[in-house]
Amino acid sequence: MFILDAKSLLKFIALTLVGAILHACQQDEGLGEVLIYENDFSQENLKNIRNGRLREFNDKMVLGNYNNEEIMLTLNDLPAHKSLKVDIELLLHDSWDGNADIISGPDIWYFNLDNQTALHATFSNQPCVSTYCLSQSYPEAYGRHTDPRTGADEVELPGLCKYADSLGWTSRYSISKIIRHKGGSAILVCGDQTVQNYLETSQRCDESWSISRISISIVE
Ligand SMILES: [Ca+2]
Ligand SMILES: [Ca+2]
Repeated sequence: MFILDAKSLLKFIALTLVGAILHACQQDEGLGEVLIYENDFSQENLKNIRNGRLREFNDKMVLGNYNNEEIMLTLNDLPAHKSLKVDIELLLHDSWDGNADIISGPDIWYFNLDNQTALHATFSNQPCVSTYCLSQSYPEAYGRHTDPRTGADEVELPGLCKYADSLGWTSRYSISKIIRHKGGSAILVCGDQTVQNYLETSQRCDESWSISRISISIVE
């Protein structure tokens, strides 16, 4: 017969308890969340998107690209809920300048839900060395300072226009927010306010954005 000594028994009980707690937490995470909208644009679906347009980036179809523009997604017939969880996979192409001021910035990307600001932050794809660093605010709101590309999932993607085919000039962010919301419809607006004076190329070539996925869930 297999008999545990006291030390092994305590260890066994502790591990069992930790496993049970982790399992319960994992179950709770998904509780009450129902996916109601998902679009990775691979089906070229622009239904209910105002100012929607498509293009290829890095061999995938994306919603984009935009400069000093907004897109608007309208959702109707939502089931009863207390909050909405919005997940956006955002691509920032070329020379975003973050908190730079006057000539080249600030470069802000934002999204609102029913006119309520969910994100309003600067982003930078620029270098950061001891003598020169164009900071950004994300993941905090505009007004804060952190290093370029902080929070990005991927930073070695090629640029789209000004730095087309040069790696390191598109950064990809997974932005996720849970926003209190009621009612049967919702309007999601995504947009940018970017500044780039004295250009040889178009502003959209200098800095722009695309979205490679949007998903929205109701949270009960
Ligand atoms: Ca720029
Ligand atoms: Ca700029």
